[in-house]
Order: sequence, then C-alpha cells, then structure tokens
Amino acid sequence: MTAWLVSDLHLPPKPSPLREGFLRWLAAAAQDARQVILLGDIFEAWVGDDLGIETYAEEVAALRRLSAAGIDLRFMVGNRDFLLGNGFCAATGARPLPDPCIVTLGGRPTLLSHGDQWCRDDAGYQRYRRVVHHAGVQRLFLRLPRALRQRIADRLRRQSRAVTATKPVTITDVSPQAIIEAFGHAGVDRIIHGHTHRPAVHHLTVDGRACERQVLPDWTPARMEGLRIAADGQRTPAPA
Ligand SMILES: [Mn+2]
Repeated sequence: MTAWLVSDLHLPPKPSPLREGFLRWLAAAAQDARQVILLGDIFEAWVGDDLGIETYAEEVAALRRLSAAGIDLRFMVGNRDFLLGNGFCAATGARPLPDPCIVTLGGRPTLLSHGDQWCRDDAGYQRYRRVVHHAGVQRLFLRLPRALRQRIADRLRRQSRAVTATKPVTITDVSPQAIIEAFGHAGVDRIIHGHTHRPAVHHLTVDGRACERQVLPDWTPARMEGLRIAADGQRTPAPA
C-alpha cells in the first residue's frame, strides 16, 4: 500500500505558508495514500490537546477527513509536539506509534523514529528529553492554566534556540554509534527519521548488511516536502 510520510513542519500557531502547504499536502495525500505517517514536530508547539485543537483547528479537521476516508493515519511525537495526546487522537482519528517502531513500507520493514533520541552526543538535550517525557511531569504540566503552559513553552523554545546556536553541528546530529546500535537491535536494513533538518540518504554497512538511513526534510516556505513510498517500494518526494 502507498504510504506518505512527513516530519518537522514546525507549524507555527499563527497563519503561515507552511500551514497552507500542509493542508495542500494532506489533500494530495488523500488522493493517493493508503497510509499517512506523521513523524514528529508537525506542530511547533503543542501544550495540551485543549489548546492545540483550537489553535490548529484547520489541520485537525483535515486530518479527521483523511482518517474518515479510511486512510490509516499514524503519528509519532517529536520534541516539540510530544504532548499530543488522547484528545488529538479522538479529534483526528490518528493513532500513535511508539518511538522507535518497525513498520513495513513498500514491502520493506523499516525502523521509524523522530530521531532526537539518537542525538546522544548532546547530553544537555538528552537530560531535557528525559524530564519532559516523564509521565508525572507531563501530568502536572497539563494541569496548569493555559496561559501559564503557553508562557513556559515559549520560554523553553527561546532557550532551546539560544543554546542550540552555540552547539557544534556534530553534536546536534545523530550519533553514528546510536544508529549502528539501532540497526543491530531492530534487525532491519532501513531507518527513516526526521528531527535533524539534514535531509539525505546515507548508506552504511552494519554487521555485514547493507543499510540505509533516510532523513526527512524539515519544511521551509521554499521546500515543503514529504516522502511517498509506493506499494512496490519506489520512493519519490511528495511535495505540498
Ligand atoms: Mn525534532
């Protein structure tokens, strides 16, 4: 079955060409795909389903149309929209995927991940990640008033941008060792992930096996693109 994948749109909470692009992309997917997989950081900020569903009402409605049409709609959370929850699932008909997980795409078992867990050389980020993925921390956060959640998220985002700008580029990419381990552990020969904003197809050998790691592109107004994988395995860009 034909699958469409996309990640790292970082849709802002205000009107944007990216948001228009995503609506076009979903409309195109609806015409062609049997499965649509959102691979994280679709939304730049998601500080609870109550707020997110209002802020991104058009996107939620478009996703709902997709699943209502019988398309298998899946999502993995990223490091921006990791609070996508049951309310989002109910509103869109999307079903969550654990990170990482193996999905057969174009007949080929493929390890899917957002990718941030493999940026292991970035110790500061990994510490932050452990805290924000803690279920208790998330429960407490979601009990806070909306305005406060929004302010905390804005501050964290500003800090993250400032800190990332000072880090060497190799640190914010995936760790080669983490990738080798992931291939070995999953026993697959293909990984597809996002997060690093370094779109490419990398070829490598792991335990004597030819393996491939494809990084999805992040979205800019100049490049709004996902990946289409046909039933026969053929891969082509899926532009908005
Ligand atoms: Mn990310």
